[in-house]
Amino acid sequence: MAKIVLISGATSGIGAATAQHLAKQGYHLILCGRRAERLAEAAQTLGQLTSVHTLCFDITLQNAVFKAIESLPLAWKRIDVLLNNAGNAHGLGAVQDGQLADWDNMIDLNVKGLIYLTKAVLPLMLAQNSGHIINIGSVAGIQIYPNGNVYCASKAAVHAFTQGLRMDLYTKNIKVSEIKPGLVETEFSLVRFKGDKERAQKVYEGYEPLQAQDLAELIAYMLAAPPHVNLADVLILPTKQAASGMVHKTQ
Ligand code: 8X3
Repeated sequence: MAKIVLISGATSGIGAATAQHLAKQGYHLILCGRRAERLAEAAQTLGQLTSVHTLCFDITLQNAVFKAIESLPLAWKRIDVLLNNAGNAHGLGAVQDGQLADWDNMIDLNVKGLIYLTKAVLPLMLAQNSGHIINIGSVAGIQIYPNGNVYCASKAAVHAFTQGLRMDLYTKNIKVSEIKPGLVETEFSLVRFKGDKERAQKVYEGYEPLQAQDLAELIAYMLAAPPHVNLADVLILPTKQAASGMVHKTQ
């Protein structure tokens, strides 16, 4: 029986690349996102490769998350994998210059959204006595960089939550894993810099950053590991990145 993978933030970046990669491998997909048009487009494209179900909701709204999962047809409630991918950065600056709205956005999406979705999906995994939860954290969650403050804090929360979750579930046949990417060339910096393309591009110039596809392949590898193997905590960096904010730019 094909495995069902639920992906949050499935219409762009790492989420979209992973959806496409897993569709090619025959996984069945529940694509979650806020943007109905993008979801419909993704469903149309990926529907040619595999079975796809879409859930359009705002992950930062507690009720919407639980309603969305409840609304799944019975056959789609057998969720094998939860990929908690939705997350963003808003702004890069000192705390004294920061915007409260940016901080709320990051905490609501990166932390609360991830926790709500986990809480909503977990009863289904517990009832079937199997599952795999993969949380997308960041190197920023373990190595703080100047002006990263609240973003780094949100990813540190993902790191702490993931470890706690693993401890709560290790007797329940549910794998809990975290991926901590370094610099991945997606819309991440464009969102962080509020549409400033030039500034966003500079982040990825002078070296070869990771691509969303690299993450998709890593996730497929983690899912393909045998039942007794959990790639529990994976730091993935461009070869030219040694740590947060430490990139060897040569080109
Ligand atoms: C993304 C990596 O270094 O831009 O979380 O914060 S970084």
